[in-house]
Formats: sequence, structure tokens, C-alpha cells
Amino acid sequence: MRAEATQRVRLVFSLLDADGNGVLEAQDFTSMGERVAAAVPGADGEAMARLRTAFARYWTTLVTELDADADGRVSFEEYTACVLSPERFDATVTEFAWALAELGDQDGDGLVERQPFTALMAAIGFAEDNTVALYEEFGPDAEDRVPVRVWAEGIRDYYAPDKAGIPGDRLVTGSAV
Ligand SMILES: [Ca+2]
Ligand SMILES: [Ca+2]
Repeated sequence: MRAEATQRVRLVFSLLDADGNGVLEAQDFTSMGERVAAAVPGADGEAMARLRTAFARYWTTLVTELDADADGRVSFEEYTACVLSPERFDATVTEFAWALAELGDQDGDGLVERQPFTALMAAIGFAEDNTVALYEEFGPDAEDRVPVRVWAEGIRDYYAPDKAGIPGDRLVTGSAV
């Protein structure tokens, strides 16, 4: 695995561990889902439901595929296996990526404005400076919008073990990981 991918994985693990007890459990994903939904109060109910479903599936997939010692929790060591066999997670990550990105597209035109983007990323726990740098890297248009597809693909690349020099690396720059 590339060093950049290791850093990205370490950061996302620390964010997914919403209660900070060092292991991932079902409750972490429930909390994260609630926090993210609260960040976009104007989002439509269907998009919100899709995101909650995606978070639930994310957890189910992780615990099914990665809980090597079968204690119902996913430790960091167990979690790192997800990047070693990305094909087992591709469908789950893709569903999650689109559910999150579409939640930021409140008028359904296929574009995400800066405000919902930064609100959602802050709710997940990414540092503000890094979130702004990522948005710039995505190349917002003249009206300061980014295609939903660009964001969703950026999330998928973030999990790819063999990628470096991608926009998602902005999220680990300067952070304490
Ligand atoms: Ca936890
Ligand atoms: Ca475990």
C-alpha cells in the first residue's frame, strides 16, 4: 500500500470512530449518520434516507468482512485490510460516495455548492483548511459549484490503495495523522 493511502485510511478510521474509543462499532456509524444529516437540514427526505442506509451498509460490510477476531468491533489493524482488498468494498464505498455527494446537491442539478460541501465535510470531521483545499482541487465552476460525480469519484479514489497525488490527499496534508 502506498504511504499516502495509509495516511488516508488512518485519518478516516479516526473520524469513523465517532466516540473515540479506538474501535469501530455500530453506534459510531449511527452517530456519524445523525451528525451528517444534521449538517444539511434542508436536504430532501429521500436523500437523507439514502445516506443513513449507506452508513448502515458501510458498517455491516466492514464488520462482516473485517472483524477477524469476531468480537463485533473493527480495530484499526482489522480495518487496514479494507485497502488491501478494495474489490470487496467497491460497491459499498460507491453507494456511500454517491449518497454523500447527492446530499450536497440540494436542487438536484448534479452540482454541489460550496456551503453544503463544507458543512458535510465538517460534520464528518475533516479539518476546514483541508476541506477548502480539496474543493479548490475539484475545480469549482464560475458559480462555485462542483459536479456530484467529481466528488463521488474523489471519495472512491480516497480509498484506493495504489493512488497518490489525488485531490483526497489534501485532506491529510498538515493534519495530525
Ligand atoms: Ca468507537
Ligand atoms: Ca474485531
